[in-house]
Amino acid sequence: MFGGPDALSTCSFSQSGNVPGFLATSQVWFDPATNTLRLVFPLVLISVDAVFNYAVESAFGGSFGNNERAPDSVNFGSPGGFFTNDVGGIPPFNGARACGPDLTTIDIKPGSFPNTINPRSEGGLRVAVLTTDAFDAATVDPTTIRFGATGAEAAPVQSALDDVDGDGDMDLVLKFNAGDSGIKCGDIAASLTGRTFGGRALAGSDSIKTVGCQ
Ligand SMILES: [Ca+2]
Ligand SMILES: [Ca+2]
Ligand SMILES: [Ca+2]
Repeated sequence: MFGGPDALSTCSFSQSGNVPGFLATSQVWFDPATNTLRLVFPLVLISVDAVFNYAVESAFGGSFGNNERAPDSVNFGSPGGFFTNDVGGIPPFNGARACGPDLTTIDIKPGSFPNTINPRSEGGLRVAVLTTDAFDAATVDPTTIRFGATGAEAAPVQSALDDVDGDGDMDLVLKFNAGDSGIKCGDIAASLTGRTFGGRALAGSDSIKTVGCQ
């Protein structure tokens, strides 16, 4: 992820490589006391084997300097940042969120896994925004929602509140035309973006498995 001199005030970033949904769903946190950036994004965007919801990178502002750090794991080496747990807990950080949406939990094809998608199908595809202790899906304005390969593609053709995961709270269930999603054979994740009725940006991602691609 790259940004110019005003990137933190304009929230204007670019990315190297091609990870669909990365810019739309990333949060940038900044601690001016230590000049440390934290980057938070859904780990499903980069790994089909993701067992955590979000990856966090803690890095010194600058490029490829001695203080640049990668996530602290056997795959990334150390020292580094952190992976969060499945409920989205994140290690303490003294800075504040400078850019990026509220990260919400979504479930593509609620109740089913893996989330198989045939990119050549024009059929309906259901995606749920789940209500959690930290987020009430009923606050989402369905008219602002977009879903697909980068989170900017399909608008919902239907929306309804339903307790889709049976845990006693109401979730937002959206239906999209799969053909509008921009999902291509081999994609490993899809993203949803939108706003609450109060105007807060939100985003979430979930893994997918494309089928019918031979
Ligand atoms: Ca699912
Ligand atoms: Ca819930
Ligand atoms: Ca529920």
